[in-house]
Amino acid sequence: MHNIYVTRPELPPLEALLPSLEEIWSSRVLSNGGVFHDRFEAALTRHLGVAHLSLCTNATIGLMLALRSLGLRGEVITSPFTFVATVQAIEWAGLTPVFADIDPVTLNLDPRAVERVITPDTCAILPVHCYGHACDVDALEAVAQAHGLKLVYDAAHAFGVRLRGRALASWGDLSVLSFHATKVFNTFEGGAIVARDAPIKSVIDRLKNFGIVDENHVEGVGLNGKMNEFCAALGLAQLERVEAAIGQRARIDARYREGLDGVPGLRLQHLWPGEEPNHAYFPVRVGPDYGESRDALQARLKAHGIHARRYFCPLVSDLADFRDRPQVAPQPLPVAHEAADQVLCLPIYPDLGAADQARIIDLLRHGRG
Ligand code: T4K
Repeated sequence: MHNIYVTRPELPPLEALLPSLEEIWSSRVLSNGGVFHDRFEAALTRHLGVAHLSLCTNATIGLMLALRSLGLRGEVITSPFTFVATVQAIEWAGLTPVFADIDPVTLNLDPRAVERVITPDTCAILPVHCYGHACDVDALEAVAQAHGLKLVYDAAHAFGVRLRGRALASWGDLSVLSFHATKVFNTFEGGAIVARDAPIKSVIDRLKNFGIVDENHVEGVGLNGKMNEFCAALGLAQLERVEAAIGQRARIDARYREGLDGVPGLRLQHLWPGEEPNHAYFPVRVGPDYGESRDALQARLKAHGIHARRYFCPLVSDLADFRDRPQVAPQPLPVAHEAADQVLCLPIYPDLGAADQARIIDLLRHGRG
């Protein structure tokens, strides 16, 4: 029995990277905005079709930089149904997270729930495009505008997703992408902040280099958020492959949909109208009529070497650092709790073999109860 994990990083052949590594070795420029950083930043901006983009170390640092660059103070409304980094970034930026409930279909922040938790201290909304599927961007934009709030998207899962022909990452004041090993597009570790306006990009570029203006001046409390030359060189090689990789993911997604169609108690996520998805994750909802709990199903799959994951359980709002703070969760979060109890993310990655996938489907269709 071999193990099948929820994901497996896509990599170019090692030989494809060697000329870039030789260039780095001979120049000895390893970091601080070298040629690969600048080439990759320009190529990625073009590839995604966005106005401005700054590479960074990872999406957690990217979110911290994004929030800091806007000079925010006070409360930031976000989703509890996310990876803990979303909320940790809010805290590291010196802001207070406030959770609002999610929509039962999209599993993304519900704009009406957001409105209910706005206070005079609210300064921003930080929605998450969970599993790479678009939030209700129009309604969130309307809420942000009506209340004078900044809108920063956690687009960690949403590399390459397009909505109505436009990069999903171009919505909001800022959007943050992750290039972690487990993502659709990886640079080992990495990320990018997409900005609407050039002046904000220059603030981010300064802050990600400690706030350094020149040898004598430092402006703002920056940090080290730079992408190094190795990651940028890898990013350039990965860009050439990512469309094909998303195509392979689409085929795996389609096979799951066909294979799991009509299984009682299993609900699959809808595909959004107008969205060109990246198939980053394949979440299924294990309902009460499945005949086996979500956790029992996860354990049964694991006994067969299949490591499906409970993204995102427990809810961030239930973690020790957040659960006893009434300001952080002013309203009950029933929809998010139900999702955290039911969702299981199945393995999906470009080279998931057809026989392995058939085995996963078979285990989900049979053997329950
Ligand atoms: N916002 C959201 C909504 C996020 O989901 C994330 C990260 C962030 C922000 C922050 O982004 P970064 O700062 O990371 O750029 C993983 C990732 O570590 C994390 O990046 C990701 N979200 C989260 C959803 O998942 P784990 O705990 O699942 O990682 P791990 O190590 O268990 O990996 C899962 C499986 O992937 C492994 O069983 C095997 C495979 N794998 C993993 C790694 C790291 C490999 O085959 N190779 C590898 O190098 O957190």
